[in-house]
Amino acid sequence: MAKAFPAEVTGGMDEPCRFDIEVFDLEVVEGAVPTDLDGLLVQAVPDQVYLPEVPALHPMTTAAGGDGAVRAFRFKDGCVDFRSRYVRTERFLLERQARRPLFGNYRDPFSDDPSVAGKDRTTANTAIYFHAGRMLASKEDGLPYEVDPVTLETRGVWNAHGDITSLTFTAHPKFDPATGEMFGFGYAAKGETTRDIAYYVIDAAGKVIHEAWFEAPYSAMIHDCALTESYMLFPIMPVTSDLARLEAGGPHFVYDGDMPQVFGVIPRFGNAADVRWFQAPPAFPGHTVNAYEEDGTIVFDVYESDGNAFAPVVPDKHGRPTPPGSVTTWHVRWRIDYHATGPDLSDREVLAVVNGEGPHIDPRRQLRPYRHVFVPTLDRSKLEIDENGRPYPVMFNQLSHFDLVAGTRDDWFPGPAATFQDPAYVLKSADAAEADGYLIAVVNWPLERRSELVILDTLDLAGGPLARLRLPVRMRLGIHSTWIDGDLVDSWR
Ligand code: V55
Ligand code: FE
Repeated sequence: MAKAFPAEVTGGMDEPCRFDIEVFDLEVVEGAVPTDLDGLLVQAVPDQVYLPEVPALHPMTTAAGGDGAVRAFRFKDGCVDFRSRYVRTERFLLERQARRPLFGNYRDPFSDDPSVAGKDRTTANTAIYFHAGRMLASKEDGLPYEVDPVTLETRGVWNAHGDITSLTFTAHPKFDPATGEMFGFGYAAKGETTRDIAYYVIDAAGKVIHEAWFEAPYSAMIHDCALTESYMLFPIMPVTSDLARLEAGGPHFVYDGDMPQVFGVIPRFGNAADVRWFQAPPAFPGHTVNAYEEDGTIVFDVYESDGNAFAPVVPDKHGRPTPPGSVTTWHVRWRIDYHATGPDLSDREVLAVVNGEGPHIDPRRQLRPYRHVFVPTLDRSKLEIDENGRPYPVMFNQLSHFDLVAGTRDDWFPGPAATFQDPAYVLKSADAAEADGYLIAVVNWPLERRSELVILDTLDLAGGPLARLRLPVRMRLGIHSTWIDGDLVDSWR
């Protein structure tokens, strides 16, 4: 028997959904779905089936620890069919069999029921990517699970035929559009809180063709990476982990605002001895936007915040509070010459004030100069408070388009009580111009506990959606969305 979830996690927009469902042919409430959209929008959703029973439930556990579900919208001929299904991870299946929680806090095996010692703790809940004919659902604390894009059935853990021996693999691998290769890594690769990084190059057929193992200077989160023609970059976040703290029942990650920014750089097919570490004054690198080379210099674009970007779910090392709205996020550009630049970086260029996260660019521009970025953002001047003086529960109230060359932006603000989930950017055609596509996103209306799906033309976000579709079920907050072109999936061609 499942115990009722406590009031802290029920009643709002993000109460666990706990369903596997299908809604055939979503209702188009306004406009029309463009008939050239042929593919699958997938989003990874952390959605706890059972709330861990632990002496102290850490906020990261409920914010980012839930069982991964794959939320999928199949677009074809102006129609959209919806499905959501949990990834059958080992952990999901064990708890389902026991009908009770067996796993404890976020990335804390010490808080688990002894019966699951040594079992796979990952929830595959952060991002979904498609490579070498496989759709992979991933969380950075374990290996990805392969999920069938048509049925959403789980096919099992993906480890490239046993060639990936790292215990972990990033949710944000990078892809070279010219070669079809995938570049990924695991941090804490030899176990939670270890400094080991395992770097892998996987060819277009899904085979590991290169690996390198090295140690990071700190045991800390490395959520994202960046790739150029010749280098892979690893921005280390100021969110550190510590085995003794974990064993004592503390949180896995703590924000350390004193830690410098640290970027690791390895040549594409380099080895441990080739890794160079660069340092910069403290800041919080979030997702990378893109990277490329210009006259032998790496141009590395990343979102950077001036404080604890994971507040309040990751605590501050010194117990300092991070008031809501006190952290700014910029689109920052670093230039690094792997051969000539000294270990201390200083001259960063700020391309835009963003106050958003989860940048999307034209996939054809990866590893190349690019101009346009699409991202959900928060305009704080448009936040409103309810009759009890509480701010509306809004995370991102706009979908935004930054034109880095013109220095302009275009935003769609649907109203003060709407909050966006991560959109997908879809080109209108294979030879469309860089910014000529669609942005498709779930929008939540938390005051009504209602969600809808919207499709926007990226040439005119402010003009509002081309289509709005009713979702007859509530969509709790998911993490990353990805578009998978219809012609990548055999049975859809
Ligand atoms: C993030 C999310 C995670 C995680 C680590 O968005 C970082 C950042 C949903 O899980 O485990
Ligand atoms: Fe991410």
